[in-house]
Amino acid sequence: GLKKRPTREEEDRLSVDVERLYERLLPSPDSNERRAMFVQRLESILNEAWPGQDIQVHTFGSTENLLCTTTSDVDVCIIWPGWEDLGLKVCAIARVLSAKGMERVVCVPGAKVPIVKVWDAELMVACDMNVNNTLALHNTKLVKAYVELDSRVRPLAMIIKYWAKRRILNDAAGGGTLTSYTWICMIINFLQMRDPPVLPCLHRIPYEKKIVDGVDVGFFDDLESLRGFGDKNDESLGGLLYAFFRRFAYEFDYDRHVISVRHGCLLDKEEKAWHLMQNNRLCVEEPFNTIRNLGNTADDTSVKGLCLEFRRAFGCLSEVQPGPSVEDCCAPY
Ligand code: 3AT
Ligand code: MG
Repeated sequence: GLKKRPTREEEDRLSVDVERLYERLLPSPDSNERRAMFVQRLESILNEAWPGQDIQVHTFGSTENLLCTTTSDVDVCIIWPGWEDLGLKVCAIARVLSAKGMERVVCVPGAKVPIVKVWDAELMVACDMNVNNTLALHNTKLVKAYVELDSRVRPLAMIIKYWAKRRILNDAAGGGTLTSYTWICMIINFLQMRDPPVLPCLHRIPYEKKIVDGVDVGFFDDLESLRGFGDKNDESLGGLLYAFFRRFAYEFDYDRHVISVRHGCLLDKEEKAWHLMQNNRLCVEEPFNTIRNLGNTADDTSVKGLCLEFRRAFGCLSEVQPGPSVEDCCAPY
């Protein structure tokens, strides 16, 4: 049907719908409890199996960054002193957890980051765990800081994650699309680039360097001093959702641009020499390990599919008759 930019009134209605959906997506207290119990159970199983090694279990990803839902999995980093053979370590962990009754145990020892996946049927918790990959703990802290900086980030990011899941655009391993983390980086960069900005760039404010495994994982984290930063921007949740889809449907230059949370702007593919890389249609720089393109899970065909989905979503929010709708936007594929 006919499309147009939503009026102020329609935008306010969209914002109410976003707010309502957000409330529904928030994790139930019960699910938070089950996740916490799972982490305790995991820590005691591992320390019983290898006493005296002081194995620590740290959660990261959506369990820590305020963007989880009732059914989100738990991402766990097992800190196990000593670096020798992570592949063997994950296999040993898989064996022990299997013996303790965890189900659907899958071990991927050969991956860049070796992992174990399990399902705890009793607590109804799915978990992905790695050993000693502490970078993820730090990028989780960065995401959490951005989520806490402005009250619009959490609902907006949760709605876009939900939209991506419902449209099957959130399956990097199986579907050649993007991980939640990649989506989150795209949202943060979008909010850094609004005029005036909703979010600052926490790497462009002088901060103390902190080197972990050869990577600087520092960023400006005195959030109290940035309180009210986004207040100059008065865009509503509905308006921001509309602008997000418009950006990636029509404005973003897929030939040239690299999304950079670390710089708070767009970079050029050529300037990073990323124009020579494989699967470089959508470029999203990892904020700490800046040689890593988080968008490379999507090949050219997938990115074309993503663009169609951005246009579809934008269309649902520009519908003249019967008016813009978050529900249509997030309808299952
Ligand atoms: P879900 O609620 O599980 O959908 P999430 O925030 O937990 O969302 P992911 O499961 O995609 O996000 O990833 C979990 C964390 O793993 C997020 C980030 O700290 C880390 N991570 C994921 N992919 C990468 C990557 N390519 N490079 C570095 N860290 C990554
Ligand atoms: Mg996760």
